[in-house]
This record gives sequence, C-alpha cells and structure tokens, in this order.
Amino acid sequence: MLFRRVALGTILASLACGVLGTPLTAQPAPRETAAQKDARMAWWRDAQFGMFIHWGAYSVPGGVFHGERVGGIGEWIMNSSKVPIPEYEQFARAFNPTKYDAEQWVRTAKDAGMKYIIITSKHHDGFALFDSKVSKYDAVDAAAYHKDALKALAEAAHRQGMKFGVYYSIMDWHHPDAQAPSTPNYNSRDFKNPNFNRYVETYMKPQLKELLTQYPAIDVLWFDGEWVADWSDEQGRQLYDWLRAIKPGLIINNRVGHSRAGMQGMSKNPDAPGDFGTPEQEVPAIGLPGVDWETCMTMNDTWGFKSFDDGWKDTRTLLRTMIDAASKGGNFLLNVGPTPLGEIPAESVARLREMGKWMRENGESIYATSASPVAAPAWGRYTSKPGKVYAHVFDWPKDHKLALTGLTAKPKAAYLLADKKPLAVEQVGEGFVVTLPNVAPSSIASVVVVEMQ
Ligand code: H79
Repeated sequence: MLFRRVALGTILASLACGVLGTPLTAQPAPRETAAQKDARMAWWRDAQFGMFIHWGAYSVPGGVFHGERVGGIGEWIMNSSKVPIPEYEQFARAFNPTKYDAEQWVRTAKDAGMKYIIITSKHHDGFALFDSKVSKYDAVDAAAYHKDALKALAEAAHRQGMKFGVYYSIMDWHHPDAQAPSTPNYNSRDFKNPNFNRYVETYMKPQLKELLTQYPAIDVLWFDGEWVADWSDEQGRQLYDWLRAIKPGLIINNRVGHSRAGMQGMSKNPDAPGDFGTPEQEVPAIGLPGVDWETCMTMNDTWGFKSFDDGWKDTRTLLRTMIDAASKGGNFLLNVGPTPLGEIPAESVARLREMGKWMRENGESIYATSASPVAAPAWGRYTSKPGKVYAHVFDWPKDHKLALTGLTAKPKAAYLLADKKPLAVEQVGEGFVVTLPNVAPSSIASVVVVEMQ
C-alpha cells in the first residue's frame, strides 16, 4: 500500500513539474520517532547561540522617510510610512552594498561564539536577497547590486563550519496575490486575497524550493508573517511536510503555522506544526520540559538598520539574557541590522567581540547544556549537563559565601571555570555553600562548576 501511495505521489509530482519545473504537490509527512527527532535537533540544541541578520531594501532608508525620522522597527517602514509600492521599489533599486564582506560577517558571528546564522531571505516587504527565478523583485534583478547577497553568505558560512538558515515572510506586501492590494495598510489583519493560494503555489513554494536546493546548506527555515488572514495551521502543516520531504534534516520554526501566542511566541495549539517556539524580544518566565524554543532579540530597538537608533543594550545585559535563556532550556538568536553598504554597525561588532571573549572563557557552561533542574537562585542562573551544574553568578556575594539554592544532593567538588582551582563546599543546614575568592573573575557572570555525585 505504501508503495502505491509513493508511486501516485511521484506521478502527481511529475505532473506539477511539467507546469512549473518544481514538484509542488504535498508529500506524505516523513515519519519520525522521538529518537530521530532528537538526532535532527541535536546540533541546534547544542548550539545555544546564533546570529539573526535583518537586511534588505528597508536598510536603504534606514528609518528615515522624506527627511522624517520614522518610529517603530526599521524593516516596517513601508507599512509605518504607508509607502506606495512603486516608491518603495526605489529603495530596492538603490540597494548596492559595495562594502559587503560575507566572510567577515561569518567571522564576526563565529568570534562571538555563535554557532549559526539566520538571514532574511525575504521580509514582509517582499524583496528577496537571493536570485529567484520566479521573481524580478530581488537583489539581482531589482537592485543596483545585481548579485546574490544570500549565496555569498551561505557559502561563507559553509566554508567556516557555521550552520545556516533563512528567514522567510509568508506575508508579502509587494505581491499582487498576497498583501499588495491592501496598500497602504499592508498589515491589515482581516484583508483576504482571493488569489492567495496562487501566491503560495507559484511564488512562495518555488522560492522556498530554490532556497533549499540551490544553496550549499539551508539548515533552518525561520518563518514569520504567518498571522495573515489567508494562512492557517493546516496550510502550515502541509508546508512543513512539503519542506521536510525536500530536505528531511531541516529544522523549521513554529511560525510556519498560524497559532502563535503573541510575542511570547509559543504555539497556542499543541498540534500546530513547527520544531521550536519563537519568543520575540523576551525570555519566557520558565522553560517547558520537552519543548524547544529560541528567543530572538535586538541589540537596540530595531531589527532592520536605523541610522539614528541608539537604544543599545550593554554587553552584560545581552550575555545575561543569553544565560537566562540557556538556564530555561532555550536558544538565543541575537540580531544585527547591517547598513545598506553592507557593514554590521560598529556598536554591534563591539558587543559581539565582548560576548566572544566571555564565551571563549565560559562557553562550556552554555553549549550543549540543559535547563536548570531547579528554580533560578537570587544571585544568578544555573545551567546543567550530566553530572554538572553551572552556577552563573551575576551578583558576587559580599561575604563570598555562595548558597547553592535548590541543590539537595551534596556536590562532589566545585571550582571556578576561570581558574579551575578547587573551592570549599560545606553543608549548612539542608543546603550547600561554596566559599568563593574575594574577587569575581567576571563582572558579567562568573561561572562556578559544581560537580555532582
Ligand atoms: O522580523 C522581525 C520583525 O519585523 C517581525 N518579527 C521579527 C523577527 C515583527 N516584529 N514585530 N512584529 C513583527 C510586529 C507584529 C505584531 C503583530 Fe501580531 C502582528 C501584532 C498583531 C499582528 C503576531 C500576531 C504578533 C502578535 C500577534
């Protein structure tokens, strides 16, 4: 029976091939055991820390329209300033990043301790950074650049041993079969396009197939803009299955479906498609056992470049946020918004360098760790690995006595990751206390490794 179904699927696929050159019929869902899912998710769970890149036509105005500074996030300028489509296309035309150095971007991410990169292949504005054959609205055909900006980064990531993924917006403010007719209220939540399915079948799916088949390694698909009225969990499920049939090892976020619970980012419906939840600009209060998630966050107050946004978080805040996410079992996807010329802003580079310095010394307490088995202590956060608990001390106790709050078993040993020198552990009442040296090795987070029996 199985063989008959496969054969029928192949016939349908080849029929669709004849029309569009790509098999666009739904494939049966790949069956996956829990162990197979664990194997597929393994690199992502161990990676913990990645770079998000928002780059596109919106980087050109950089938050300024007709000489006015525009409020809100930079990549939403088309919607915020109600820019008519032909006028917005001029930003795409002007996109010409002559200073873009893909190898350098990857090195910057790698030196920061990041293990993967996710870049906007197409944001809500519809402009694609890659050379799409089903569209002229891309960096090759519509922009002065005339080059595939995504391919260079995919290749550089591949060469430097970094995992690589792409963001793709289901919502498309430029496509006539998607949200374009809603102009200039592109984000109207009740607008429906009777031709939306044509956009899905002849544009979005072919573009996704191009991304999955024409680039060295697309390890993650990171959807967004899934809240449009024309999308549903059911369509998301079909798209998820179709993508995994093309590339079985692919990891796909939960915004492929339609039931995200606001900016908290987890799916409302437990059967919704997707491999991981996507809290945006926040770390959940507690993690959920068995649920994968990744907090994405900006370094200032925008994703896409804004020339005048100076709301930079400091390195300490950024690192502690990453540690907080790790302590609850989540990844941290930290954003940069390169300039239209192709430079990662100096403020971002400086923070990434400092984060890299901390990660080189303390990465063992982050990579491949699991959520803390006990609640967060008042002085910082715990992460864990088999046989080890990592105590991330944010606030160095004045009496140098660190109470290992929540730990009920007697530790075998304790030492600072910074110097590996053994520290005394004593039992006080029901709990255990580590005697620390007078001076904290790090003002950001000093890591005490607690070895358990
Ligand atoms: O790409 C970046 C932003 O442009 C995009 N996501 C990140 C990764 C984004 N951030 N904020 N928004 C989009 C604003 C969208 C807010 C809402 Fe909704 C859309 C409010 C109501 C509809 C989605 C559905 C969020 C809450 C409910």
